[in-house]
Amino acid sequence: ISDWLKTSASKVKQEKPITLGFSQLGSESAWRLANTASVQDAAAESGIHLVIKNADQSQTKQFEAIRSFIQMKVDVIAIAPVVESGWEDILKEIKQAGIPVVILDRSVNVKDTSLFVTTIGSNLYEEGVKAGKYLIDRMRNETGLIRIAELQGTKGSTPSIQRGEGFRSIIAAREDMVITQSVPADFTEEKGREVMRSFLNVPPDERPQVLFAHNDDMALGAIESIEEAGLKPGIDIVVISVDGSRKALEELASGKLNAVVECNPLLGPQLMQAAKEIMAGRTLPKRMVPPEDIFTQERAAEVVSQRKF
Ligand code: GZL
Repeated sequence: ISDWLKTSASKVKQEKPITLGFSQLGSESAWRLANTASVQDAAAESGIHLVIKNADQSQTKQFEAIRSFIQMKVDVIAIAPVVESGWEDILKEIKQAGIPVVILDRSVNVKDTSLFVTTIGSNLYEEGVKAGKYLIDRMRNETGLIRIAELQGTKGSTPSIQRGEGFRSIIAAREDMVITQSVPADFTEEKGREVMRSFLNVPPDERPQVLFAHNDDMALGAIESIEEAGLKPGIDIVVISVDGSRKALEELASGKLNAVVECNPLLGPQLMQAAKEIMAGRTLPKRMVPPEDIFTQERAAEVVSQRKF
């Protein structure tokens, strides 16, 4: 009898639903909203009890959310870190509480990588490389100075740092490709519109011939400012962006965008799988990267209808 009770008790223990506390960094872009929806849908499908808190771009609010998860004694904590720095102390608090951590989407800059189990997210450096390679190829027959404007994402965030570095590593091959303007616009459409307006407020011979926007939302805002200035986006100014939202691919098909590097927001299923593996005591690779592509005008029309966000 006692053996039977022990095994059935252990079965009951395993069946207890996992509680996952997720500190989401904000709701700044279509990508972020799709990322949140993917986590919520995947939790519902996998029977994991999700407690999600939105930090509206504030790292302090992320710390508050995480401390509430520790109080609640959740089984696993997931963090989408708004910026890379400043995570050492809070990760040590979580470790003290004996709760495993999954880093989602962006990265944390900590020396002790035992402070988290795994990071699930894109190779953001590679996305910058793809943008650079597209530009080098497109400009292969152009000579003379090529002025590039860059709309950076959130200062200090992994996508902004790494997309910028990846892009620069490729265009360094041509000394006549120069980033003449580069300003953070926080991944939002509104700031993208604003900063692009300032980029265009220069004498015509100082105007950028290329815009590299670290995400679609800023590119879509910038397109409005380019048109407002009486210029044709995609023609007078080559526009390259990252994410692959439906709206961006529609503009790609219409010719106002020239290339969109894919960044996959649908990380929910991988996050839930990781939570289950952790709770089952299995070890995970330190890094898990979703597959990604680049979309150009030729392919835009065919893929736009398939986009999930
Ligand atoms: C990238 C992600 C970025 C997206 C933006 O992994 O962190 O944040 O590219 C989003 O759209 O705001």
